Amino acid sequence: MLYSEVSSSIVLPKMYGRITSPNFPNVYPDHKERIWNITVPKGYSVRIYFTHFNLELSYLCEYDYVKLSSGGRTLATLCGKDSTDTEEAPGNKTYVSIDNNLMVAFRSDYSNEKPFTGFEAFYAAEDIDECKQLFDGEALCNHHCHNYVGGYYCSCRIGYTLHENKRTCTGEL
Ligand SMILES: [Ca+2]
Ligand SMILES: [Ca+2]
Repeated sequence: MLYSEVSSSIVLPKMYGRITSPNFPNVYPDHKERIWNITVPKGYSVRIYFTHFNLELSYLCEYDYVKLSSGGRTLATLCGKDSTDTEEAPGNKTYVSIDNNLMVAFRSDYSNEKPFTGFEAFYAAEDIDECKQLFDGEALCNHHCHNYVGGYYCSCRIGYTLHENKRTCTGEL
């Protein structure tokens, strides 16, 4: 475990797992910050969902929150128990990372007027279907695309051969 009391980054290199707020299922402490870095192999994304979520509600989740980020972007900032007009709680929603890394940050501020039990979440690596993705606005393979768990490959119609780039097919002369 790689964490200190002040701020921490826990590296999770597994294909699936469970993360919880400090002291879960008991009340989480004030003044806590914890960061989990979930990294799965290239060709996979990380899907996460919450089976329990009960954080202090504050305007725009300024006080206590769980923040999900991936690919340099914030996917969601979560707080409360149920979503409101201005704050999001996960409910039954699942979140999928943009690349093969998902960062989960938990933070609590200096006080709570009531006890809150925090969160429990489960994550799992999920295959990326590269055949449904675009590369510079074009399909990855210009003939046939075959998705498999952890990667993909291209193949060509009869009479064509696959270029060295492994994506484009060229006709034989
Ligand atoms: Ca608080
Ligand atoms: Ca794939």
